[in-house]
Amino acid sequence: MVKDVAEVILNSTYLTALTGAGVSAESNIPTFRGKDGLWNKYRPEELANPQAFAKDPEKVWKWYAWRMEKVFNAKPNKAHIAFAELEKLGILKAIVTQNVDDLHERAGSKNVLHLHGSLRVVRCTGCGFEFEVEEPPEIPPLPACERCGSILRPGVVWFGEMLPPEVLDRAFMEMERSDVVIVAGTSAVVQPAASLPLVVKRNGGIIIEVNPSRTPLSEVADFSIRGKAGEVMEEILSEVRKALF
Ligand code: BV8
Ligand code: ZN
Repeated sequence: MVKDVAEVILNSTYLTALTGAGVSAESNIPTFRGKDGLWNKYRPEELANPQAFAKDPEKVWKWYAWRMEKVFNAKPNKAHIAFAELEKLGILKAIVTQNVDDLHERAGSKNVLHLHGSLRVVRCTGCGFEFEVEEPPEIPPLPACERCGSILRPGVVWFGEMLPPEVLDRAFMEMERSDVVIVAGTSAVVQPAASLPLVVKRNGGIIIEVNPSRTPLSEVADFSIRGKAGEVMEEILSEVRKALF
């Protein structure tokens, strides 16, 4: 199957990828759903939405500061590196990610669209001023905006919040242009991200799924490879390299 997939990738005219928390799993970043998922210990309703933040901003900030610590100290894994290599070879044109970590960028990927924001970004709830951070904030105290004094929040998209329109539009455009899309490490349940690969399908394109488990996308995928993104993407890259050099 990997050989056929490498063939499809080599013959593609516009290859993109949609990635989820599973591609960062091998960097020891916990995923959301599944056995050791974040949502097993915490309820997303209590943490990843505006109401939770309004009700108990310190609790929400402590959770994000903990996640920022993990992400900022994590290393890109073989999956991130393989995606970056495919982009360097001129084959992969863009990555649309649901992840809020910056591991794709730290592996060398240039064209990365963050549908759900980034833990590197902090935004003011008052004046909207946003900036990048190197370290998570010490909580308490609640971080305040130096411009207007309002409380700052993580620069991520919470449940019930709109995705950044310009990013979502560009993501749909990338999918409209794709004749092949690799969907790696996502449970394909969160909308509107999970609908993006269906655009490629509707245009007669090919979906390649990489996931140890089945997802709602598995039956529409042309190839559904049961495996870890790190291992599978590395195998795909070596098949592509063999054919090229
Ligand atoms: C919106 C950022 C409306 C924050 C996140 C009922 C039906 C349908 C939709 C809804 C509904 N009720 C509510 C909704 C909408 C809701 C939604 O989709 N809910 C779902 C859960 C039902 N969506 C929203 O609220 C979105 N906004 O709709 O706005 C609107 C419209 C107009 C105007 C105003 C408002 C906002 C969604 C974004 C939420 N923010 N994260 C944070 O991170 O804290 S979502 C969160 O889930 C992450 O971003 C994550 O990326 C995303 C998806 O999860 P996955 O990445 O797929 O991760 P998961 O753990 O689920 O799966 C991991 C997968 O990896 C598994 O399949 C596993 O098998 C696999 N895996 C494990 N190890 C590996 C591996 N794969 C490969 N290799 C491995 N080694
Ligand atoms: Zn402000």
